[in-house]
Amino acid sequence: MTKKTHRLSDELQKHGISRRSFLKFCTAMASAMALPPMAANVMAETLEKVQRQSVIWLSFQECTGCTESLTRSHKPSIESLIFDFISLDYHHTLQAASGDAAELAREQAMHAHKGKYILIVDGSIPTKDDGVYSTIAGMTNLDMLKEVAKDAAAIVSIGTCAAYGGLPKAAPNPTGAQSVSEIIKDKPIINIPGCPPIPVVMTGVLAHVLTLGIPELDSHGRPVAFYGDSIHDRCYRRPFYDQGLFAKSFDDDGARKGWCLYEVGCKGPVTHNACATLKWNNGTSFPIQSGHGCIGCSEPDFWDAGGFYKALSTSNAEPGHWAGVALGAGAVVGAAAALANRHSHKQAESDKTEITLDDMKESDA
Ligand code: FSX
Repeated sequence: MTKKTHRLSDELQKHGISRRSFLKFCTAMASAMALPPMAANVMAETLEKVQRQSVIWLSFQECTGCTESLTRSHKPSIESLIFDFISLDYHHTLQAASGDAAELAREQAMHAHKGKYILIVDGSIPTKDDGVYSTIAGMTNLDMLKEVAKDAAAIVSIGTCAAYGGLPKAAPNPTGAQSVSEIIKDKPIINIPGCPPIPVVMTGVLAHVLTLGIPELDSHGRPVAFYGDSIHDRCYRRPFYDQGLFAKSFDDDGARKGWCLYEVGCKGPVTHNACATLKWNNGTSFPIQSGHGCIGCSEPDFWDAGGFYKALSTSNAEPGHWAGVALGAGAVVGAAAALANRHSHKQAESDKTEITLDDMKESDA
């Protein structure tokens, strides 16, 4: 991997980013994470001084979607620059080294940064039959996770597979797949679920860890700043839900008018993530905006819960966690004119939260 400068401020200068623009970025990040105003200054000061953080990234049973999500930004963003700035000492997909040299890099990083490196994991861990179903360099994923976790300062589980087991853990779970937190019990673990997670959430959480430490987490180990609201809470189609206006099929008149997708199976009401505000592809869109209901991919066991095209109120027979948490369709019908207005306003404010390097250069001009 290319060697970077030792301070983020040098890296920013190299890319023509002024301090004023950098402060704007920190304010936007602090706001996206619902931090108090002073946090932006603390974040800026710490980020400017922060030394390169050693990160070891292990990929286990997964589809590489999480890494794809992170690396497929359309434009380089300041968030990606921060990600680029860390010392990614080991990453199966991104590293140039292979074979013995790759494993040596991992061992050297573990030794040189003992007790200080951050371990990022994507993918679940097969545990059945001593974990033989997935090995790297002759070592089972299970052994490698335990070995690297032992001297890590903290662990970040990226993607629903690492956070909760994800697709590999779906019934009948032939490999005995488990999440990181089912195996490692003595380290702080931050879960960043999503299949895959939103890129800016990954880099935002990393920026938080580098500057302010471990963020506040919910009962599923997710940062509250990004997973505190349900998709439904922030969905731009929410006013239609509140008025009882639902698409009954994907090609009916209601669907064409952009009505709520609850009755065609949207899991937004029981799914916690920031898709409705941060969106995807540099804030372009998200599944519900493209006409497909949320499938709940950032919730534990979402795959086994199934019922992707059944309304929550009628999917109680489905296995998994949707049962018992379904909202009655139209339960708050008529309640929402004021809420809708407030929501639209918030939506407009938050439509573009990812600031690109180009934007910053433009704003400097
Ligand atoms: Fe899982 Fe990620 Fe879904 Fe894929 O690494 S969360 S299957 S997007 O790739 O782990």
